[in-house]
Parts: sequence; C-alpha cells; structure tokens
Amino acid sequence: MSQPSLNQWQGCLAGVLVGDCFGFPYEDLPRKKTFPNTIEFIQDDLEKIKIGEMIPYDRGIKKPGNPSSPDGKPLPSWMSSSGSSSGGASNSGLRQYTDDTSMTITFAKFLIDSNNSLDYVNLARRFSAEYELDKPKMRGYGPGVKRLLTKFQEVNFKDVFQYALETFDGQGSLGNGCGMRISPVALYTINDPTLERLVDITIDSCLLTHTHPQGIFGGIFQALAVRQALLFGGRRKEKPSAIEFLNTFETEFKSILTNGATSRRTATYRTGYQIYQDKINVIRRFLEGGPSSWDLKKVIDELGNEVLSPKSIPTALFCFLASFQEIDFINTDNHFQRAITLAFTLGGDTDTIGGMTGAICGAYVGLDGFPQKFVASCEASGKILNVAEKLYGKCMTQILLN
Ligand code: F2R
Ligand code: MG
Ligand code: MG
Ligand code: MG
Repeated sequence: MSQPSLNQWQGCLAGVLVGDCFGFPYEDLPRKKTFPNTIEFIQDDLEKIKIGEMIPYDRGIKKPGNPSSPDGKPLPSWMSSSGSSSGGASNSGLRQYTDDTSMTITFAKFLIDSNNSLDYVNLARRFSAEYELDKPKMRGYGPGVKRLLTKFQEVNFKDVFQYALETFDGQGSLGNGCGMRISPVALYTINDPTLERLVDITIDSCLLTHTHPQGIFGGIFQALAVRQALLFGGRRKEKPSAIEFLNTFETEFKSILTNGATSRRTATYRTGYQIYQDKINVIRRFLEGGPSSWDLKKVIDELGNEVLSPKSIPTALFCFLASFQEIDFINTDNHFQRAITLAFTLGGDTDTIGGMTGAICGAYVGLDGFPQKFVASCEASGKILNVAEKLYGKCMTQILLN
C-alpha cells in the first residue's frame, strides 16, 4: 500500500469545506420526494461556479421574496420560501462555511499544536472560543452544542466532560456533530495500524459534546471511512471496487469491538454499534443491486438525510461508494463532483452529509481529483489547505521519529 500523500490530506479537508459551503444553501430541500427540478438546479449551480466568482446573494436559497435563478428561470418552490438569512455567500462573495468546517479546522489545529498527550480541556476552550468568533457569522451550530459551548465558559472550563452527559434528558446527543468534525483524527492517526489512537481520540473528543453511544459510533464510523479512503486511494495503482471497499470497511468497523487495542474503549458504547451494521447491510444491498436498485426516495427512507448520526453518517459513505460508477441523473464524469451532488440532491442536512462525503471522497481522489474552482469559491480555502499541510507535516515527522 502506498503512503497517502499531501494531496490526499488536502483533498480530505478541502472536501469538508466544499461539501459544507456548497451543501449549506441546499439544506432542507423537501424530504422524501424525488426532485427532478432540484437535481437540475444543483447541477446547473455547480457547473456555473468560476474561480473567484462573486456569488450574488440571491443565489442562496434563503433569501426572502421572489428570487429567480441566475438564468431568470423560475426557481423550484423550495428556493423561494422566506427564512433565515444565514445561508449562501459571505460578505466577500465567497461561499460561506458553517459549524462543520469551523469545528473541523479547530480540531485539526488542536492536533497540530498538541504533544502526544492531548489536553481535552484545551480542545473545549478552542471550540468555545471559535464559537464566540463565529456568532456574528451565523454558522448554524446545533442547539445542544451551542448550549454546551456557552456552559463551558460559564464554569470556566471546569469538569468539561460532565455537561454533555446531561443533554437530551440524560441520553446525550446523537447529532452528527462528532462525525462532521472528526476527519482530522483519521489523518492524525494514519500511522497507527492498531486503530487504538483513532478510537481513543475519537471517543475522548466526542464525549465533550456527544455522549450517546450512537453519536460516538457515528464518529468512529466516519473516522474509519476517511482512514480507509486515504489508504485505498491516491496514487495506489490497484483500486478496489465499491463493494470491496465496503467489505474491508465493515471488517475494520466490526473489529473495533473485539480487537484488543480498541475493545476496552468501545465496550462501554457497544449499544451504539448495531444500527450502523444495519446501515452497512443496506449500503451493500444498494451497491450489489446497482443504480437501478435504489432511487433518492429509497436512500432517504433507508439510510436517511437527517441531523442524527445514524441517519446521515452512513449516507455519506453511500454517496461516496455509489459514485464509483456513473449515475444517470448526475451529469459529470468526476467522482468527487458526482458524490457531493448526490449528497446535496438527497436534501435534509446537506452541508453535513455533503461535508462528510467530501471528506471521504477528497481523501480518496486527492485535491487534484476534484474541480479546483470549487475550492477557490469557498471562504477559508487557503486556510484549510494550509492546516492540512501542517497536519501532514506533523504526521510525516512522527514517521521519521519512530
Ligand atoms: N444545526 C444545524 N442545522 C439546523 C439549522 C440551522 C439553522 N439554519 C441556523 O441558521 O441556525 N446544523 C448543524 O447541526 C448539526 C450538528 O449538530 P450537533 O453538533 O450534533 O448538535 P446537537 O444539538 O447536539 O444535535 C443536533 C440535533 O440532533 C437532535 N438530537 C441530538 N441528540 C438527540 C437525542 N438524544 N434525542 C433526540 N434528538 C436528538 C436534536 O434535534 C439536536 O438539536 C449539523 O447538521 C450542523 O450542520
Ligand atoms: Mg453546518
Ligand atoms: Mg485515552
Ligand atoms: Mg448540517
């Protein structure tokens, strides 16, 4: 297996950024329907992006009033409803990122700046400080996480792990907030074949905000998917089929319950496992049946497009794997573009499913593998590529030291 490259590191984090920035304006498309107009609009929107283009605000879907498309064609009805003005473009005209990218960058910087022993109180401080900076930008943080990040400040970061346990009537959050920000862990722990570091860091960082076993296993699922994309993608000559990718992923995902290096940590949360195994079975059925065995409604019904981890994180893996081959209603021969377009077309939590799909697919194809104009059209594109390079440098130094 060839060593993953800087291009893949940058593809992964830029994948989060692009999926998030481009996905956000399509959030909450009508659910459980097929969307021929929507697909057409999204594809048109993506095709028209040019490097450094100023994107007029009314291309965002949340502008009140009676917007029209860039061509003057009437917009689908879901685009003309009034609502929050937080979507669409930033003041600079670049596509604005949301909590998904913000927390991913913060997490990556924390890993870059840390020694081997990670200080999670420091991570809580960083998430909280970034949330304060993000407030005027309306980045759309989950309501439970907003309360926690405020609480951390009120108690001056004392006992930071206590508060997430009390959320959602003591069940803890199973929102996809852990999965959406976790990809830097897969990059950071790539040199550890035992998966112990990946599992430990995923669980410990997740527990600051998400203590529900399904929230935690969602984070592990996404981290493992990104890890496998790094190892199977890039310059590797023999690429697996989508089914081979899924089978290896399933074996690894199962192994964390029994593997000596990880079972000690995962045992406490093992009730969160089965729902993901069920979703892997659905993904396999769709992939084995080929594109004629699934449609958007079936994917939404059986895999989900919601803010909850089990109803969005496996969906992202599906979008990546289904895009190994052509999809008749998506007009592109680019794997990355096809995968994120599929994620957006499902509607619902599009920034997050788009960002998680982008992380996996970006890690697989590398930055060179997706349309550069997408990255250049996003707020913080330079910043995220820089962060990816630093994280890569840190991992390569670890190899040299060991
Ligand atoms: N919050 C959003 N999108 C909503 C729209 C935002 C709006 N347009 C705006 O402008 O403000 N997006 C972001 O939130 C998701 C990640 O959320 P996270 O970090 O997991 O937060 P939280 O609050 O812990 O969970 C999210 C929701 O999930 C439901 N939920 C969680 N645990 C639950 C439980 N045990 N029982 C029942 N429901 C549970 C709740 O509805 C939570 O509010 C990403 O999509 C990100 O983009
Ligand atoms: Mg978001
Ligand atoms: Mg530990
Ligand atoms: Mg979201």
